[in-house]
Amino acid sequence: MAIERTLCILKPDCVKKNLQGEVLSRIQKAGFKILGFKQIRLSKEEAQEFYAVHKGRPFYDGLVEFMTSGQCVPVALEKENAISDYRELIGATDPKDAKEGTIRKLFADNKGENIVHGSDSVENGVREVNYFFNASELI
Ligand code: 3AN
Repeated sequence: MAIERTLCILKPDCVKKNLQGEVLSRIQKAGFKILGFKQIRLSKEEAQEFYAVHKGRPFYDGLVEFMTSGQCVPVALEKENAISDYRELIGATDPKDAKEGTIRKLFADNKGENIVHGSDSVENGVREVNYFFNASELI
């Protein structure tokens, strides 16, 4: 299997609940290597750009508002089969549909406030990691 990169974002609800360490620990125990992480506050323009694919959908404005409501922690992750393994670890977008033991099932409140982001394809993994990190920040 190929080594892949995926972008995790610990979302504002994760930070507000003080779950950064808990969630990162689960990610590390699942075998992911942390290449970089930082704590930031997204501007409205950045959130709109990052989620441009969802523009026009009914939840878009709320998503941008939520993602700019507090601190976020983008985390660049690397592992064999990272895209699929990470999505398995975090669970379905809606915590109601997420499998037992997944991060969203354990910690998320709803479909909008769902603790973590994860890239959905190998190409988006590379694109999203590079959106938040330059080469010198990925070690
Ligand atoms: P995922 O994060 O599981 O890949 P996407 O890419 O379909 O999910 O959606 C991106 C983000 O948009 C989700 N993490 C969630 O916060 C939000 N979102 C998606 N669908 C909905 C919805 N129906 N209602 C509210 N928020 C949503």
